[in-house]
Amino acid sequence: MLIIGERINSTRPRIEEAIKARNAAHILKEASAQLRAGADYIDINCAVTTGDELQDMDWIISVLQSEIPEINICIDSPNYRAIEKALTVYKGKGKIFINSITGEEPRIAKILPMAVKYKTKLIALTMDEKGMPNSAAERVEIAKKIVEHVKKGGFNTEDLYFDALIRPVATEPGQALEFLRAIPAIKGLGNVKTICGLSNVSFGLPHRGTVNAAFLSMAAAAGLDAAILDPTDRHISSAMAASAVLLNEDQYCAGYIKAFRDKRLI
Ligand code: THG
Repeated sequence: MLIIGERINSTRPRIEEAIKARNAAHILKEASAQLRAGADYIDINCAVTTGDELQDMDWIISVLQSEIPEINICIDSPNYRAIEKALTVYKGKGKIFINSITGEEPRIAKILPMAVKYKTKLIALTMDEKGMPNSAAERVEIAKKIVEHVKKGGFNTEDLYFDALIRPVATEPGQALEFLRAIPAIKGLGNVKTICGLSNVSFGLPHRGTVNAAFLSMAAAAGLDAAILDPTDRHISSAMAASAVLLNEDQYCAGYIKAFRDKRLI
């Protein structure tokens, strides 16, 4: 499974502080810790600050690429201008995810050409102008519509990752199951992939890591291709290591044993 490290997000108070203070050391520490823990990409989200998102995005990417030129980044913003800024500033040697489009056509029209031009991978949320769907079937309908748009725009669907939007089980108890049903159904649309922001599932519950770990294992079995999560959380690294063994994706259990030696198992 492809891992996108979520920790550089301005909704986290320490990150917001670091952005405001232009504390490069803290941002680099967060990136390195996630890379060491196995992150393939580093998500960058600075949408929620009192500052200027475009300038903040510019600064974070400049800091990261100057110290870690091979870093793969995931540009996470509801603002297409911030995404555009990130794409023009990034001169590193790594790969890029754009996070994200939805089924809303004006947003697709703005962002899809950038994804084609910069040859990025692209996350598509299965929601549209009507909001977030409840059932697996509605999620698949939106995904189908997005696939058509994206193909017309000349984007390779192999690089399209659908986020079927997991919601908190504490308040919406049927949603985890609908999400899990949506994964194989969306993959059945063709050569497309699936992703999720893991920690939403446990929002409002105590001991969130327990729920996150169980859900990650179930989603892995359902065929989830990628996840946005905190790879430094040992509940999560344990679930990832064990799932890879059980799904025959870890030859000789080498990854699991390495995780044990590196003290990444709980
Ligand atoms: N889908 C997509 N992108 C996303 C999300 C998604 N980007 C943002 C978000 N959801 C994923 N990223 C974060 C980043 C930080 C936190 C949660 C999700 C966070 N977590 C708490 C913290 O660190 O204090 C607690 C987390 C926990 O206890 O597990 O702040 O869904 N495409």
